[in-house]
Amino acid sequence: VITLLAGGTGAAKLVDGLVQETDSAGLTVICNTGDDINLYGLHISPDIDTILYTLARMNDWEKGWGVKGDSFFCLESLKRFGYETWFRIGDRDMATHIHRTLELRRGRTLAEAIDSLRSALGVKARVLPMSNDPVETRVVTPNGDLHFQEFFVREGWKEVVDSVYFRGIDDARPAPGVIAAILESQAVILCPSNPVTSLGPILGVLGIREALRDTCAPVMAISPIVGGAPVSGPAHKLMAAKGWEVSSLGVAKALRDVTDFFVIDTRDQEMAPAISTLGIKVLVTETVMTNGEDRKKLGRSILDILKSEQGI
Ligand code: FO1
Repeated sequence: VITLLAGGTGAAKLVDGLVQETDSAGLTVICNTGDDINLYGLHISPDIDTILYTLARMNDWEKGWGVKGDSFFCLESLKRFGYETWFRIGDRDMATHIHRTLELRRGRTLAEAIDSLRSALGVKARVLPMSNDPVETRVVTPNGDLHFQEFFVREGWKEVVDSVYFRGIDDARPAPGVIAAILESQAVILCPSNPVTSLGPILGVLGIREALRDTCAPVMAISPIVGGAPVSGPAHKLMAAKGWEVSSLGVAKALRDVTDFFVIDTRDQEMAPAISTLGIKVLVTETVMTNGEDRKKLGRSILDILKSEQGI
């Protein structure tokens, strides 16, 4: 049994690689919900959905999110009615948000609503939100305090980032099963996700960081930074705003208290000695995943590393 801490696109690629190589029923994926947003009265959980669609084999790998082959008729109509449509929700994706929102309105928790989606989509892995409580990642820029999706999608991450904070994090409790999954797994993987806005909110939920420190399972992190730049997205801007060095070493420093093994790309192998001095065991492999074959290869390497290091 393997537990993963996941953001969006980078995590989805790794999850896809792992399920190509191992039984998905043995996976628990704990997802960031700091990116969740309310639009048109609907509760949208982008990172949860990216993982669900990946596990249901319906993720759009060209975009990295949304449903493969989706259409956008609903959004076009909403635009005619005068709504903003910068967040590109496809028609099939819209149904996911409608169902989740109706479940929440019936008094279900977010975890229960997600579980209903999971079973309807035929997903065998467990997919848990980090918390049932609302957490909202906010990015402070010279042009205002923005919701993460306003910064990321609407503004195309062009804005200067002054700081990042997680609204509601102090009152967020881990969703049922989250702590147990970390403590009882044979291995925990921190996916190659943005360490500030994807892993940051998860690690900020009460008890999760402690569980990662306390678990007997090996905790492995995979660097989302290769050659001093993120594989995708604005991690460099967000890390710089935190005062972190934008490199695999910078990520390792931010995660050192919760990480036993750190996987870096071959292009960063000269950083291995510096990362080792943090007390973390470094493993070097090809980590950039551009197609299904790469995803499968990294999935295999991660499983092989876990097997050789811990006999899993
Ligand atoms: N990302 C974009 O860059 N542009 C979009 O219009 C967009 C829409 C969208 C709709 C549903 C969904 O589940 C995800 C969507 N994403 C979009 C991705 C999302 O903003 C990010 O991948 C994550 O929040 C970051 O992990």
